[in-house]
Amino acid sequence: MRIWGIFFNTTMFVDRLKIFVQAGDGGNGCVSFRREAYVPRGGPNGGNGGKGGSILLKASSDLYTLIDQKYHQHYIAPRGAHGEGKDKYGRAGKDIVVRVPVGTMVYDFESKTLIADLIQEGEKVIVAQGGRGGLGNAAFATSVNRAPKYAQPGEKGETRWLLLELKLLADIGIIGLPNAGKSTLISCVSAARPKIADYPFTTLNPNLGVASYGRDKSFVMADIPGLIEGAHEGKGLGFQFLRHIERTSILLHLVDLSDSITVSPVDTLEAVNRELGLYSPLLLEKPQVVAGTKIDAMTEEDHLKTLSRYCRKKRFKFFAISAVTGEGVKELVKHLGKEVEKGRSKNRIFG
Ligand SMILES: Nc1nc2c(ncn2[C@@H]2O[C@H](COP(=O)(O)OP(=O)(O)OP(=O)(O)O)[C@@H](O)[C@H]2O)c(=O)[nH]1
Ligand SMILES: [Mg+2]
Repeated sequence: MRIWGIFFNTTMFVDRLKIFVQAGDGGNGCVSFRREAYVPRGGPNGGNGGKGGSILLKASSDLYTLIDQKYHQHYIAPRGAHGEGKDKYGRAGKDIVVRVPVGTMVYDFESKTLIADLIQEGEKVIVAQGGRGGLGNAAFATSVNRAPKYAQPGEKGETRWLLLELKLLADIGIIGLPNAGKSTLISCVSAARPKIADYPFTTLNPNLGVASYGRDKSFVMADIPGLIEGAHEGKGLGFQFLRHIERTSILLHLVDLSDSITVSPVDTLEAVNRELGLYSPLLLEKPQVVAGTKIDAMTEEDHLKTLSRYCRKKRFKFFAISAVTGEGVKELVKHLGKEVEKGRSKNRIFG
């Protein structure tokens, strides 16, 4: 199995915030008349105002957090220049393009309506339209009124507050109690190097890793902070990160099987699933693959047998793995890859 991947670990992960956007006003049209020697009554020659700069958001796959917007919350585009005499048009204000991570959902803050869901690299959306430039008096000349003394003012640029919410895009979401071995597994099958330690809540931010299998196939896994019982009441950290697995097609549920566990693995699995359901029943409808972890540190097989029996009953595909010795990992990755492929082809047919 060839292994490669991406890794990100920001010092501060930001996945939800408000920004203010103000597009530029259009420039005013100009009132002006030709003044030339020997041309007694020169016609109107006031040019149009320039368009105001718009504000656009652009999805970029090399960003993984909205941290830039945390430090830069106001975006104000320049106005268009006013039109001038001699039919000179005002220069348009420059657009501002704000780069955000792929997976960013953009809402109008006031109405809470979704404006865009930026899921493709390079996808752009105009979030505040620059005002149109006003027409100069030259544009109003008619056979009846050959010397109009008025011009249009420029239009106001759009202004609003937006709510940006990042929901990472990954194929597989890894869930489980803190310390279950989630980060160890992602570091074992991809190039991601998240922090791993023998205490709960080591992972504070989601991590993405690309796992490869077969010749040149791969899928993206997301490792999120562990979930504990009572997470829906705000216990632990994991609950707020569940939004990052909402878009995954499969959940990989890790359960510690080493001798150090004190609670039955079936109770653990059910407790974590209860929390998932309390966050969103839709998460429970996703196919789950269960992996009993740390089997290198397991001497009794009782827990393994109970868990595998339970999974069979629940129709969860079950694997027993060790991220330390690599036992079972290759088979697990291959299975996940196949399931991801199935999901992708289904989406292509029906989606
Ligand atoms: N023996 C053994 N230890 C493991 C294995 N996988 C993980 N561990 C250990 O278990 C501890 C927790 O691993 P992590 O990968 O940090 O667990 P996590 O699920 O990411 O934990 P949180 O980030 O706190 O939710 C670390 O000390 C790992 O070295 C395994 O397969 N075998
Ligand atoms: Mg971790």
